[in-house]
Amino acid sequence: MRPKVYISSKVSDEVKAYLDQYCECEMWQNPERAITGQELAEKIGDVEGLLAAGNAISERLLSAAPKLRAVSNISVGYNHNDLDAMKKRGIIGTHTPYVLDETVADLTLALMLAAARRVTELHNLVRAGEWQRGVGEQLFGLDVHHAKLGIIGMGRIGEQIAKRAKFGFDMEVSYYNRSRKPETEERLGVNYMALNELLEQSDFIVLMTPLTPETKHMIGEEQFNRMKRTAIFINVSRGETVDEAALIEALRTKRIYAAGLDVYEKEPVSPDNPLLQLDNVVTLPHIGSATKKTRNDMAMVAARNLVDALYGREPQYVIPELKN
Ligand code: 8YV
Repeated sequence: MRPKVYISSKVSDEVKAYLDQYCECEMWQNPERAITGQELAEKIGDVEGLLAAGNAISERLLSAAPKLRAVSNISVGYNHNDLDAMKKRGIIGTHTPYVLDETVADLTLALMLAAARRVTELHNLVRAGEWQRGVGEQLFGLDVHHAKLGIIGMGRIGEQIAKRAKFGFDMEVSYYNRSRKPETEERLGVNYMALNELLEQSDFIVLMTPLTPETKHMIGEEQFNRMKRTAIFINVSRGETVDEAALIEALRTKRIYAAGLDVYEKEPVSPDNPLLQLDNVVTLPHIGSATKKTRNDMAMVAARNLVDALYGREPQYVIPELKN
């Protein structure tokens, strides 16, 4: 008997065909909206495997799936997985590192450029037919090239951001990380800085750290107050690493120059979130890894992880905290 699997988001024909070779698959079919937790719970009553796309994997959800043996996330982040509950049940959990690094780094540079050169404001101005009146100095931005970039979290994606900034834009790149990375410093020519020093000295501050109990709200009022008034803050990691109320205040009062955001404390962002009313914010809908190719590659890696887990082989990318 082939194991039953639920696929909680629509994947490509290629990924589906791969899974169909090994599993009895059912897939969420509605491309218009994501499956709710309640709907997912109703779907997984007799499945052994779950191919998940950002769904909260809570103890409660797991209790709706007594036969579940493996959860394969189509994401590198797994903060939405209750790892203790998974451990207790002996459920194998996997994720998709590496395949998305460059795509997320590309989008980070897009946010840096857009926020610094005021791309969205100027785009809106042209569209509104206001170019006729001329573009005054108040809409001139800041240079990206040769500016100082501080990256908080020098993992795989951080490295790709550093490479683009350093070799593409001649930026001076510093980083802060829990552990120092001498090999990376040497290879990429980046400097380690203590967090406060990095906040005080950088022109661009990119937050690229996983969400853990230690990193929750690691950037708040105190940290924004340390930044330059011309600083541009970029978050492409997880919204909850930032105290969003403090960020809104820093942007509203022009304590910092601008922000480029792909992630928020609560997603999807509510239409009345003040961030959406501020001119000095570029907002994206958590789209860092979302090119067609990369999302498909991620789903394929996740599918392989799932099949390996269900067939008793060690999956390539087990969540580190769940490794034996
Ligand atoms: C995911 C992400 O695609 O990989 C991650 O951690 O944030 C995104 O790339 C998103 O979480 C949906 O699964």
